[in-house]
Amino acid sequence: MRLEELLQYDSITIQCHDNPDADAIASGFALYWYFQNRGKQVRLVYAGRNRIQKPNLLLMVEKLHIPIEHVEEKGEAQLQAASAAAELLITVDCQYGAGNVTRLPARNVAIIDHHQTEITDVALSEIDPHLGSCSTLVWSMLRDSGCRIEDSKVGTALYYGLYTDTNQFSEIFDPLDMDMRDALPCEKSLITLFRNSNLSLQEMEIAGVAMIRYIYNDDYRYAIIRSQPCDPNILGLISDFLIQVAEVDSCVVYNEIGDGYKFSVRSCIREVQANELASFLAEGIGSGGGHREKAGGFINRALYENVYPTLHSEAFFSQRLNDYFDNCRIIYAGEYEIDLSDMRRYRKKPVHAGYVEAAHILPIGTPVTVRTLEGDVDMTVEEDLIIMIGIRGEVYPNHRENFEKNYTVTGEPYRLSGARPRGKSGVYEPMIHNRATGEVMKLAAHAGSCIAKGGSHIHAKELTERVKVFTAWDEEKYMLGRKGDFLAVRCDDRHDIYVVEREIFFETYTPA
Ligand SMILES: [Mn+2]
Repeated sequence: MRLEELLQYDSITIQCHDNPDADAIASGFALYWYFQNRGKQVRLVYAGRNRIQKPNLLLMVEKLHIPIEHVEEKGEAQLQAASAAAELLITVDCQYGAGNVTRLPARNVAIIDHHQTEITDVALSEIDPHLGSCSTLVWSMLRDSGCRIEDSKVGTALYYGLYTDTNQFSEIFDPLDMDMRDALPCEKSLITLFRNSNLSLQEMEIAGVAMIRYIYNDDYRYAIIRSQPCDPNILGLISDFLIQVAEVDSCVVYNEIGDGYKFSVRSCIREVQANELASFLAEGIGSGGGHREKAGGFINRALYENVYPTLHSEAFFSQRLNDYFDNCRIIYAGEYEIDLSDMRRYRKKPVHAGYVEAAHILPIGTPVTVRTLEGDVDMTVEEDLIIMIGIRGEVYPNHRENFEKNYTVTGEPYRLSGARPRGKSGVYEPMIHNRATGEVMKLAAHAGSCIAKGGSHIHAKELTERVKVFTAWDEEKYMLGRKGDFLAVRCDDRHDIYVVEREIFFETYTPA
C-alpha cells in the first residue's frame, strides 16, 4: 500500500493501540503531520482504560507537541464521534480488530504495522514484521511517497520510536531501521531527556523482584529470567545486569505481553552470538536478531501455542537453549583436523558476480559502510580494495591480487539479480555509505561484471547438524551452518574450512 492511496479520504482518524508506547505515538504523529500538510482533517487518538502515564511518554507528547487525544471507553458517544465522523480510520503499530486495540466504528479502515500479520481481511494494509519499529515503516512509506522529513519534531519522534522498540538500538537488525536511524533529523538533547525518564519507581521494583528468581544451567553457563509484565526496555536493563555475573556467559530475559513473549538476549562469549541465538529462539514462531553481544526478539502467541500447545514458557526457553547448546558442533578451523573420508570433491562453477573498484568511486582512505540485508560491513577505501557482490546480493571485501587470480572481468555492466527478497518491500539493494560525508550510493550502480574462473576444488559434505565454524581468517566471529547447508574445505588448504548455504552451494559448485 502507498500513502497516496489514502489521500482519497478527506477526514482521517489515526488510532494507536491501547496503552500506546513511544513507537505507536511516533508513527501516528508522523502520519498526522503528513496528512495535515496535505490539507486533510486529521485526529490522532487512542482508546482503552488507561491514559498515558509513563513519564517519558508524557514528556514526548509535551516536548514534541503531539496532539494525541484519549477517547474513553465509557463514553460510547465519544467513541462513535472519534472515528465515525471520519471517512478513514488508520490503526498504527497494531491491526484493526486485534486484541490490543479497542475497536472503533469505522467506514473505511487501513492498517500500518510491524507485528506478525494477524488481520488479513483489510485491503488497505501495510504490515512488515521484519522491521524493528512501526516508525521505520511509516518513515519508509513517507520516503516512498517523495516526502522528506525536515521537521525535527517529527524526526525526533520517529527516532525515539525506533530507539525504544529496539532497546536503545542494541537489538536493531533490519537495514531499513539503520537507514532511518542515520537519516532522521533529531534533537538529541530531547532523546537524552526522554531516556532518563524511562522508569517509574514501580518498574524499578519489577526489575528488582525479577532478579531474585532465575534459572541457571551450569553445564552451559546460561541464565534465564522471567519478568512480570513491564515496559520491554526493562528486559534490556535486567539482561545487561545479568550478563555481568561471572558465572553467566549468555542469558535470556523475557516477559509476557498481550500477544506473545518479548525477550532480550545477551552474550559475552564468542561461541554464542546473541543475534544468532535470538533468531534461533524465535525460529518459526516469531522474529529475533540484533548484534553479537545484544539482541532481542518476539514470539507470537498464536504461533507458539500451535507448536507448543502445553509447554509453559520457562520450560520452552530452557529446552530451546539446551537444544541450542546440545546440538551444535564448533570447529576452530585453524587447529581442526578435518576428516575427508565422508566428503566429496566439487569444482567451482564459472558463476557471475559483481565487483566495484572502490578507489574509482571514492578517495583512498574514505571510511565506508556497505549495508546489506545480512548486516553492515565496514571497510576503508584502499588502492587495491575490490568490493564483491555475490549471487545473492551478499557483499564482501577482496583484494586486487586475489581478484585477478580468481575472476575474469567480462566488460559488461553489472545487473543485480538473485538478491533475496525482504518481506513485502522486496529486495534491499546493497548501499555504500561514505562515513566521512554521509553520502549514500547504490553499490550495484558502480559495479562491473565478472565471472569466477572456476576450477578451484573443494571437499564438501552436507551438514546433518548445526555447525559453527571459526574460519582461519576470522577467529572472533563464526559462520553458522544449518542442517542441509554444506561444510567445505579447500583441497589445497586443509585449514581453509567454511560453510556454504545450501542454495548457494548448488549454484556455485558441481561434483568433480
Ligand atoms: Mn512497535
